[in-house]
Amino acid sequence: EEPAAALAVPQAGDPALMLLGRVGVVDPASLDDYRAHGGYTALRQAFAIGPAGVIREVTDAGLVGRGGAAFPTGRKWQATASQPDHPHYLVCNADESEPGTFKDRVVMEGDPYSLVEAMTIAAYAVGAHKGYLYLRGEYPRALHRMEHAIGQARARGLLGDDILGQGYAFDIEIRRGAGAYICGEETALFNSIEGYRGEPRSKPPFPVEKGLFGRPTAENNVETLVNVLPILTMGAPAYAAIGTGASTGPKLFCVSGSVDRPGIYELPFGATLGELLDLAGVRDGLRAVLLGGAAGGFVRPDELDIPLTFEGTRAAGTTLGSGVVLAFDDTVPLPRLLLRIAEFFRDESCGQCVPCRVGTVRQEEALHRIVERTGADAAADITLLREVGRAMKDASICGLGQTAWNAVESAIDRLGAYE
Ligand code: L3W
Ligand code: SF4
Repeated sequence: EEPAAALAVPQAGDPALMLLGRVGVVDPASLDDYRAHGGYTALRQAFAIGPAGVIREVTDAGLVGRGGAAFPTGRKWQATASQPDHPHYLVCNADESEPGTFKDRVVMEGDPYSLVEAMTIAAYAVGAHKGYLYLRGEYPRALHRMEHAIGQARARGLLGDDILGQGYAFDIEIRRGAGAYICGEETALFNSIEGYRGEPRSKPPFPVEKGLFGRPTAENNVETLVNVLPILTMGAPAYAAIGTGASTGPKLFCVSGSVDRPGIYELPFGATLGELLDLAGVRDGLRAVLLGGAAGGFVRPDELDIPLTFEGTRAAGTTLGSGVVLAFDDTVPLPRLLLRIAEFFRDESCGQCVPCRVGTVRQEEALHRIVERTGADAAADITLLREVGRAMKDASICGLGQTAWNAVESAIDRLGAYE
């Protein structure tokens, strides 16, 4: 079941990297090797400072979610920890499905124990004794490595009833996704674990209050969780000094498309898009860069000085999302690319709410008419696209429908896609 090739990590082996430092260096099957490379220092630190201390460090570090929405992790954990209702759950969202995203896969395949340790710390902080790892179904190598790591950790007293002899009980169960993008939305993910159809729930109530099985739940992306390890080992002030004031720490970027060295890159927040593309070896004839994946937006080659921070991309009218950077040169037919993105959203819409169920179909139809030149008037179709896009953005229940028009809108407004 193993996929043919491992993913590229062009910086592998660089000891200065905070998140990828062990990837390509440690034996992912060896707990001893993980420990020899600093593993389980952070958990010991967590036990030394207690759950409230962990939450304080994560808050002071300024850690925000890496799944795309940048919600403050310390606030999420504090809200979960303080709920009187029990049990509390920890859910790790590893259903990495945003087109162009493959950072969590690299972490799980290359450094699986780091996620086991990070989930244990998060659970300890929020008072959870059970954690679920919701793993993308198409990641067989990550599945094998995480299963092995969890089994080894359990056998060695790093999961189970009495972790490190500290009297704290925690264990992890893996659940596999079945190929639906929408199950990466946190509440659809809960429904999927509970055995229901993967449809998002209305928020509020937020998961911190009523999440998995209706109980207080902290749900975090893989990359968010593994950031907790350097926060605890280096301390919040040192971590917060990396990046910018509003986007602290390191970020993983998934670079692919028209570049010479596609792969995962780790950079401190604040590097520019151009600096990242230089590392990846951008090819001549760059036409556009899609930032933030299918749910993100295009930028032009003259906008490569955009700082890669949440605030910097927002100010530039785009989004960092989960760190996707897709480069397209002028051999890529833009209208066909947009049609492909629209097909993706039409396919992945769960169909629960009308604006998205109908809007994604109308969007695809209009783009198809423009590409095939079967419509009477492309300008009228663009007007229709704007109306449908606005309705999806304003009235959809979840992020899928709310963002399904982003890429098309930015291609029209920033790239002049159909001129
Ligand atoms: C407590 C409040 N918790 C919000 C929590 C909420 C969630 C988190 C973010 O993701 C992004 C989008 C795309 N009390 C709270 C609260 N929360 N208010 O904070 O919440 P929200 O609703 O802003 O966003 P979201 O629906 O979780 C939307 C990105 O996701 N996206 C796709 C991403 C794909 C990947 C991947 O493949 N790895 O990440 C698509 O839309 O960037 O910004 O936990 O509960 N008052
Ligand atoms: Fe489902 Fe789309 Fe509505 Fe989200 S916006 S609940 S994916 S129909």
